[in-house]
Amino acid sequence: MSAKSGKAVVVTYPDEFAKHEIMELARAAGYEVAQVMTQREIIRSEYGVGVGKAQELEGMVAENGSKTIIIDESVTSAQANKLSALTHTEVVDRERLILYIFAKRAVTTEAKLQVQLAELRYQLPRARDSVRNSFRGEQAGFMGMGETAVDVKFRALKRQMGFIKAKLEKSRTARDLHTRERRKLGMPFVSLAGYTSSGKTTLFNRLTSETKEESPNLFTTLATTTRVVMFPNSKRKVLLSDTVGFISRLPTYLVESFKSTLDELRYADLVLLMLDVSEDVESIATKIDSCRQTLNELEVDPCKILLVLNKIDLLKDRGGSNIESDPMFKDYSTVKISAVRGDGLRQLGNRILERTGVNSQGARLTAKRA
Ligand SMILES: Nc1nc2c(ncn2[C@@H]2O[C@H](COP(=O)(O)OP(=O)(O)OP(=O)(O)O)[C@@H](O)[C@H]2O)c(=O)[nH]1
Ligand SMILES: [Mg+2]
Repeated sequence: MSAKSGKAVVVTYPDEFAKHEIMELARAAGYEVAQVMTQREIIRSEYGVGVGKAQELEGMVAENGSKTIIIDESVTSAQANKLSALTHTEVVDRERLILYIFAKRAVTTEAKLQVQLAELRYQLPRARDSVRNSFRGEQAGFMGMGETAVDVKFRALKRQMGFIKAKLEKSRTARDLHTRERRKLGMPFVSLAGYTSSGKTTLFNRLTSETKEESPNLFTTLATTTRVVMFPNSKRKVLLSDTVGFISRLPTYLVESFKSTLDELRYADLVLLMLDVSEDVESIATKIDSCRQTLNELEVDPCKILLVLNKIDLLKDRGGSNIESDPMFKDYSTVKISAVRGDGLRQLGNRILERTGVNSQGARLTAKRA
């Protein structure tokens, strides 16, 4: 999968959150969004969009010179192929778009393997259509020994997935050993989690004096980094881990592909769930729900979650000083910070120490490589 570029028309739902997010995803993948079409229901019809809308899209791409149509849902390859044939464009669905971004962003061997695994999982349910297209008219059993071409393709995909899983297991075992050694020294394990772009890496860098990439682009971080944080005047240390962010409507298999990375969340003594509270209330609510769902899928114990309300420096007239009392956060214990400005970090440090059973005593923050 290579980097994507060029103009694209986006088809999404008629709500601001969905519209904003799919445009950000398109941008992160390398596309320039030329036009947005909204539709209340996507994926029902044979083109993914209704016949009338498909024709409208045909005119739209011809007019604005887009070479790609991005559909903010998962469509079957039959739907994608039909729309592609009608409009003479590449048709990219939400999953494929996320996979493009992941492929572009994966740097470490582990992240690359995870992306390859996700790619194979994306192909698996689509294998039937792709084989049908290449062997149109063939009969079952033509490959001999009763195997159909679809079976052969399925088995090849499964085998490849098996190889990758084995490699991932190895890199995970190495990482586990490392973390276990640290834990033997009595260090609690704290994990950052949260929606993509909520500020996890910014906080991680701030607490550990690291220089990992921070950016407004979605999915900046794909690999896990763990470092030791030493708390001010307290002799105690904790292990802090930064990892891949979440997004709404994230397909389960994508979470699963990143399981070796995300599994750390399940074993963490404390999960710092980061939330960007500078956004509008609806977006915040959508993101909390989506994070809650993903953490649930990962079997993270809700009692271990500390909700970190980040970017309070951007709150002006929205009751910034007591945002934590908003009913939206009632199920969580919260702490509010600005990872960029450093506001609230002392309180956050104290809460981390309290919640991991470590006494808090005060001020200096230094870091060492884990
Ligand atoms: N104003 C403000 N901006 C912040 C704050 N924390 C993070 N940011 C900005 O938010 C953007 C995203 O920050 P990251 O730290 O890369 O977010 P992330 O959660 O690691 O994102 P992914 O790696 O994509 O999951 C960057 O442009 C940061 O500069 C904050 O407290 N205040
Ligand atoms: Mg990050």
